[in-house]
Amino acid sequence: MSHILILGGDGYLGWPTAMRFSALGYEVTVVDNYFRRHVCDDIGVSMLYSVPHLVERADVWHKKTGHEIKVVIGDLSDPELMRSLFNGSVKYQWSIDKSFTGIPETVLHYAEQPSAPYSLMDYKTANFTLSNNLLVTNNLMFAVRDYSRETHIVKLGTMGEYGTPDIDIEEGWIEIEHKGRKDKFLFPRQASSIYHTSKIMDTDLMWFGVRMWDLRVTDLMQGPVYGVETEESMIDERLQSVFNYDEVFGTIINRFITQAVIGYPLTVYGKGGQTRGYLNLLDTLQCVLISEQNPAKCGELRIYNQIMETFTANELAALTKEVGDKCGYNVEIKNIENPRKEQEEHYYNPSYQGLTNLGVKPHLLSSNSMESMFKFVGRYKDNIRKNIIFRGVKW
Ligand code: USQ
Repeated sequence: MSHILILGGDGYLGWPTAMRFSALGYEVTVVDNYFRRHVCDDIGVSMLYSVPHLVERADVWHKKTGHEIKVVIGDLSDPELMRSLFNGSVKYQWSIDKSFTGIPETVLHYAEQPSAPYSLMDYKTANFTLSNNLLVTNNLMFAVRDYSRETHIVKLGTMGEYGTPDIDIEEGWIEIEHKGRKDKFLFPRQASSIYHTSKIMDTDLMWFGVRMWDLRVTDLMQGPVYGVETEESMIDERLQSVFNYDEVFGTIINRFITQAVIGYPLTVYGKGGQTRGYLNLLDTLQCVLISEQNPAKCGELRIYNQIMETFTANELAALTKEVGDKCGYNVEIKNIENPRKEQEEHYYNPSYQGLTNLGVKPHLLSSNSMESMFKFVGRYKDNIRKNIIFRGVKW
């Protein structure tokens, strides 16, 4: 059985991914330091519903399915914790079989501070974002270099690394002709938050490791994700992933649906022409699985743009209103002053065929899929707190 190590296994993407690989028969180890839970407490925001800690979730998963997900709680910016996952000195907080599972064939790296607004709250959160994200990536790179160069690193990047250039966005690489000579380079990147900048730096670190030590890396440039239900989460409510709708950790589609459910006007920032590539959580699971099954070669940094379709913020608001009104909510849209510094009307034409060419079958956003999200969020209507939807974190 192949062993996969999931860094950031308590997160919105990490836990559903862990269950999916476990259900498919992989040996799975998850690691997390509960960063998001701690920050939610610190800044006074809560999730749509409370979610048991990893140890309890692993226990529920085992009781319901018979599968084991080993749990390690700790901070991966500490190099010794990272190295313990490769040299066998790790201590599991939850596992059936206490012995070391062995060196992972694949590491899926989600263990980062993922919020653009959090990274721009003040200089301390900016510092944390840079130090956490870069140290975790660097610790991983050195652990793989020192213990297991064959291990395939699948790293979650972000489409925001490219920004919104006035030319078509390629999948990671571009060939440039200059003064009669040609070469291939990483596609130019220009992020619009400290968080997104930290991801650019991550890619540079990984590219260095690939060139120096022949590491094998897949970097997935993902867009904002929406949705929460997966086959595995439906087994038991306690297995559902975390769901944030606040300004700091919520992403636009999940936020808009939550806002619509309580009659809070949809917060379109500025003119609303900001275009991004989006994907359903179900497609994140497909993409990481297919990346694991088709590993990068030694000495290869392979980059895919992990999105399934593009929308402007205005288009998302219009669809949320259409579906919300049909579901009996009276949805209002409000263009508010943009707290971020970003282009609100721009060209956007990214390529994103790589993952579908490998076999990913997109779940596109439709009235039906949005309606089922409305039903899901509606179940927790009484938990929704109006005062955390907009916090005014300015760039
Ligand atoms: N937006 C609104 N109203 C809102 C929230 C967002 O108009 O209430 C707009 C933003 O201005 C932005 C777009 O919607 O133009 C997306 O914002 P978001 O908050 O959904 O996503 P973002 O901050 O870009 O970050 C999220 C994840 C991050 C991931 C990134 C992918 O939090 O971890 O890397 O999506 S991407 O955006 O492609 O870089």
